[in-house]
Order: sequence, then structure tokens, then C-alpha cells
Amino acid sequence: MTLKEKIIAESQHLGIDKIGFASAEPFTELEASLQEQKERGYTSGFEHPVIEERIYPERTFENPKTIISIALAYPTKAKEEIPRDEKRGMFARASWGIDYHDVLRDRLQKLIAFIQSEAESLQQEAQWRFAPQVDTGELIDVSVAQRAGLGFIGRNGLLITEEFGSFVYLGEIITNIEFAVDQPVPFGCGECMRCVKACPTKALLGDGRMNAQRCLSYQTQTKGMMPEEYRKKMRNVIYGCDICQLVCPYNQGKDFHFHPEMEPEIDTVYPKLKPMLSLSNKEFKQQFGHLAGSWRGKKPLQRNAIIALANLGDRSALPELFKVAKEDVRPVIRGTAAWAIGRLGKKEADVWLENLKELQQMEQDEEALKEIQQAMDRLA
Ligand code: B12
Ligand code: SF4
Ligand code: SF4
Repeated sequence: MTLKEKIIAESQHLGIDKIGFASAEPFTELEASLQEQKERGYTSGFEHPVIEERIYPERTFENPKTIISIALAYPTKAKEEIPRDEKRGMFARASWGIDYHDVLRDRLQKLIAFIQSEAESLQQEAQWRFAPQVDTGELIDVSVAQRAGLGFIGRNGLLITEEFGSFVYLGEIITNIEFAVDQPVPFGCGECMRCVKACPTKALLGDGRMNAQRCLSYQTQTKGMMPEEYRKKMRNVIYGCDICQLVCPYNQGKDFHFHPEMEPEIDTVYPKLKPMLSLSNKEFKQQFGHLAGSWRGKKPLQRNAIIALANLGDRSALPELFKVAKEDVRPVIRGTAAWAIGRLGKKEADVWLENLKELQQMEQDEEALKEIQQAMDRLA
């Protein structure tokens, strides 16, 4: 067996669902597009900021030869029923179970340990070097995976595998070992435009790129006020968005439960919304701290929970929302709560107009004041 074959065999034991080998040649074909996207303001700000380091692996790793790309498939349907007790939010599927960064890093470390032990048994000099990356590294994970033959990049910008669709997490190892590389998979969308048409905010440009500022996944992860146009479109999804994946023909019927760590707990990934408004930091950590979707902290999720309550028409939340609008120390939360009152208070418009007036007199923050005024206009 070659070392490559041994690595492939070991990857299966380690619970890696797909593996491929790509050359570490520069990704020059992406340079102009990345520059253009940045100039147009179509990036999210979550991308690695130095384009050169994204294109040229040799800028961050000495003598890179191969990039080993891995994919782990994640579940798309919860096994348990979602209780119909009170209004609940939802985390997008990429935030189900334990944070995927931890799960993939674990697999990558184990794979590196295996390759190192093979090197020792072959009595090679220990000059082999490895750098694992998941999501937050310099490399563009989908482009590496595409080059390594794991799948193709669809019009939704995501890596689509034949076996698991796009519901896979990606990670990679850069190394100075030279391996035989795999063949890239050709573009497979054909004439299909389903994701482009289904995107509620028209974020997808149609060629695999997007205006990330318009993507609901991005909008649910910001810390300021969410622009009005996205609030309704978010529905009850308080983190991320799965629409352009759910409509994709390659994803139909795909639901893999290979990794116990990725199994969703219903009360965590479909959380009751009202209790989210008064979570202490400790409670937040306990309930959501292990999710990928908690990386931006408590505030965006609470803001989104308020928006979701309004979107679901939960009038029983009005007293709680008023309390938050009056007492919360964070203007974004107060402003969003005022907006929700404007949406939910229509049946007793007089009462809620009075309450909003009270808020207006107390409020100092400009943005929150604007929200209060708009809520009052709506009710008036
Ligand atoms: C920043 C980021 C975001 C941003 C911006 C997304 C984006 N598309 O750029 C936001 C917050 C919006 C986001 C959302 C999501 N993300 Co994200 N994100 C990233 C991150 C950190 C960087 C992406 C990036 O560099 N984008 C900028 C450039 C690369 O994009 P671009 O200009 O559009 O360039 C591409 C196209 O031109 C295309 N392309 C080039 N040539 C060609 C040719 C053809 C024919 C076509 C069709 C395309 C094409 O390839 C280029 C490179 O990708 C990556 C991890 C990483 N380090 O790579 C994860 C990553 C892409 N995200 C991931 C996930 C899961 C998501 C969400 C599904 C989460 C969710 N449920 O909400 C959504 C999906 C939104 C979507 N449709 O893309 C996964 C995707 C896994 C997969 N199967 O592809 C990644 C790889 C993380 C991981 N390691 O698993 N994300
Ligand atoms: S994740 Fe949602 S908002 Fe973002 S591109 Fe896909 S469908 Fe559009
Ligand atoms: S929905 Fe259609 S166009 Fe979009 S990624 Fe899937 S196959 Fe490609």
C-alpha cells in the first residue's frame, strides 16, 4: 500500500466521510474574482483578510506540496419531534451538535498523528510538516475541496459532493509531502437555477458567487441592528440559513447520522424563544456555548429571537418585550424589542402606543429612538 492509500484507509476508521488530495499550487484563478468581490463590498468580513495568503499557500507554509481535503457529513433532520408547546426558533443545520470546528480539528489531528507514525515506522526523517485548517484558516475550503475531487462548487457557492450533497463540513491539511493528486469534479449544476431563484434576499449572483452582505446567514451573525428588509425574511431561523441548500436537487433525501457529536438536541437547536430574552451569560453558555452558532455571543441570538417572536406573531411575548425594551442595557436589544412591539401590538394599539411613548421619553440612543418612532407610526 502507498502512504496515500494508507491515509485513505485510516481516514475511514477515523470517521472522515470523504478525502481527496490536491496540489498546493497557487489558486491564481480566484485572485481577480476575490479582489472584485472585495471592491464591490460583497464580502462578509468573516473571510481571511489577506487575499494573497488565500491564493498562495507558500505565503503561510514553507514548501507546500499537497493539501489533503476532508469532508464530514452532517444530519439534516432531527430524530426527535419538535414539541408544539410554545414558539421556537431554529438554528441552521451547520450549527447542530458540537461545534464542527472542534469535531473536524479532532479528525485532522488524528490523521496527522497517523501520518507521522507511518513516517516513523518507515524511518523517514521527521521533516514532514502539517498545518490543519477548518473554516478560519487562510485557505478557501470549497476551492481546495473542489481541486481535491471532493465535489463541485454549485451556484449557491457551496461544495456539493455526490454522496452527501452540500451538507458537509470541510477541512484540510497542508503538508510538504508530495502525493499523487486527485481529479477535480466538473461543474454539475447544468441549467438549474433553483437556489438563485429561491434565495429570499437575492444574495446569489448566479455564478457561484454572492453578495454576502445580503445573505441571511451573514445578517443573523451581525451585532448591530438588523436592517428592516431582512427581519421578516429571517422567519424563525435565529442563526444561519439553509434555503439554498434545501432546494438543491443534489440534497434531496440527504440526511446522514454518522457522527454522534453532530446529533441535535431539540431544546437547543429549536429553542423556546421567550426564555432567550432573559438568559444570563451563564445560562447562555450552558445552553448554547457548544454550538458553532454561539461564536458571536449572546446578543445577536437574542436580537434574532426577538425578531422571530414578531415573525411568528407571538403576542404572549409582549410584556416580556416591553420589559426588555425598557430595561436592557444594550441599545440593539431595546431597539429591536420596540420594533417587535410595533409588529405585535396592533390588536391593542392604544395601550402599546402609550407604552412606546413611555419608552421614547426614557430612551437616549439614536438608533433605538428611531425604532421606537417607527413602531409608534406603525401602530398609529
Ligand atoms: C465567509 C464565509 C461565509 C460568509 C460568506 C459566504 C461566501 N459564499 O463567501 C457567510 C456568513 C454568508 C457564510 C454563510 C454560509 N456558510 Co460559510 N464560510 C465562509 C468562509 C469562512 C470563507 C468563504 C470565503 O472565503 N468566501 C469568499 C470567496 C471565496 O467567495 P467567492 O468570491 O464567492 O468565490 C467563489 C466563487 O467564485 C466560486 N467559483 C470559482 N470558480 C467558479 C466556477 C463556477 C462554474 C462556479 C459555479 C463557482 C466558481 O469559487 C470561489 C471560491 O469559493 C468559509 C470557510 C473558508 N475558510 O473557506 C465558510 C464555508 C464556505 N461556509 C460554510 C457553510 C456551511 C455556510 C452556510 C451553509 C451556513 C448556514 N447554514 O448558514 C452558509 C451558506 C451561504 C452560502 N450560500 O454560501 C461551509 C461550506 C461547506 C460546503 N459544503 O461548501 C464552509 C466551507 C465552512 C466549512 N469549513 O465547512 N459563510
Ligand atoms: S444562505 Fe439563505 S440568504 Fe444566504 S444565499 Fe443561501 S438562500 Fe440566500
Ligand atoms: S440548486 Fe441547482 S443551481 Fe443551485 S447549487 Fe443546486 S444544482 Fe446548482
